Amino acid sequence: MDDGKTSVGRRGFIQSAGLLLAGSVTDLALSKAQAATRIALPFANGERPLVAYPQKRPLMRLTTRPPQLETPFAVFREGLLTPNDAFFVRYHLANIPLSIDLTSYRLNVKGLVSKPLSLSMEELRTAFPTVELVAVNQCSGNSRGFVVPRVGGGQSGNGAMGNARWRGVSLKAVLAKAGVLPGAKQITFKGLDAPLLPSTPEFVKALTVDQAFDGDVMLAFAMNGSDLPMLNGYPLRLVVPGYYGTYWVKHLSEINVIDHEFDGFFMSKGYRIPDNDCGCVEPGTAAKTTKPIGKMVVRSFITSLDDGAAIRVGEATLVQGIAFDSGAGIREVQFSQDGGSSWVQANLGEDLGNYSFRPWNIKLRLTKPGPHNLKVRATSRSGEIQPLNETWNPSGYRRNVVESVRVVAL
Ligand SMILES: Nc1nc2c(c(=O)[nH]1)N[C@H]1C(S)=C(S)[C@@H](COP(=O)(O)O)O[C@H]1N2
Ligand SMILES: [Mo]
Repeated sequence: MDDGKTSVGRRGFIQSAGLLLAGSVTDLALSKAQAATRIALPFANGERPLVAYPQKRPLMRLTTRPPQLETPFAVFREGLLTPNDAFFVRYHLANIPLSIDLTSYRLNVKGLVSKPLSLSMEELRTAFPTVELVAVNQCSGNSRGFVVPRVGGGQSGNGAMGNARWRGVSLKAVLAKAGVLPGAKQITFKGLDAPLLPSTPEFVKALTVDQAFDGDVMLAFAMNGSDLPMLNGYPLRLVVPGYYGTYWVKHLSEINVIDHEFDGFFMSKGYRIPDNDCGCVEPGTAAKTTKPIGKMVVRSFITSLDDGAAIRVGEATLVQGIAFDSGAGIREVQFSQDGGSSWVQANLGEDLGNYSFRPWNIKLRLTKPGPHNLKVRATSRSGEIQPLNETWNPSGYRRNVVESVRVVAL
């Protein structure tokens, strides 16, 4: 992990920090992370150890190096905001920062700008107005394990997502200070994590200038009222509300304004979907042309009942769940207790903003004993509605089919 060549080698950080700062994790702590119990996701090879990483409660571990941790779905029952210690973790490169010294940390803004910037966290916090919003961060491959026919990649259940209150400064304000010059086409974002081998591509993402100047894109230094946990991007990450998590670059260190379309691996090869309206193809086939993944598609879940739960015949049960889209907001959530033959409207709960999970609930009374297939289907305020049948793409991205929870009335 520490090849001694990268300018941000772990040893260098720890030495220059002198002591471990808030939000730092140690190698020892990472290696000591122990599996306590296991959770079995309902698909082939779905068993995951629950492992407690630094600043994290036990989460479902998908990979060790780099760490990929999934939030146990029961967490979404606890509240509308996903606690920091339960928030999922996704990395691509094994050389991740474990400790960051704020005295030497800088965010550099360069390229096609009239005034390149090199900002300390202190300068970022004081020179720009603070902004705050609640938004869902969801991995493009959330729920990939359910995709049929199966596809390669991390076999996630439904917990590669989380909803948090992000606080930081507006990307637009920082770009305005640097002064984006005419001819700018895209803006790239790079973090402090690095590949182990020079042949592995760096994790760099790009937004078009239009996307970057959207008022809501944020450089966030806090989530849910605390510093970002190290594993979620301390001390600063990009928050691109409404877009899949792949754009939410962690440990952000460099913003580069360029005059062409960025062709780095994670834009030109990874995180692409079929270039058509559904972003889908016939199962098992390849797409002729592709485009970078973009905004999230509308989804909803039942959170209060596990698959296989027992319900008493004739008794009223309050069924609860969440819905979200890419920022239009949720217009309607429909609920079915008969596998989708008939639908009734659920009640919408507290509105924390258009990028947030929106809670919903409905009173359910099952009158006949036996199995029942519960389904939930959300419609956004832009009229986008979840499909009843699965669509498929080769990377298993953007799953948003109406999900089922099977319960038994006794
Ligand atoms: N620096 C860095 N940022 C990154 C990544 C990464 O590998 N390195 N992965 C991205 C992906 S694909 C996702 S889904 C989100 C996950 O955010 P989280 O780990 O805070 O949950 O981080 C994004 N930002
Ligand atoms: Mo992701």
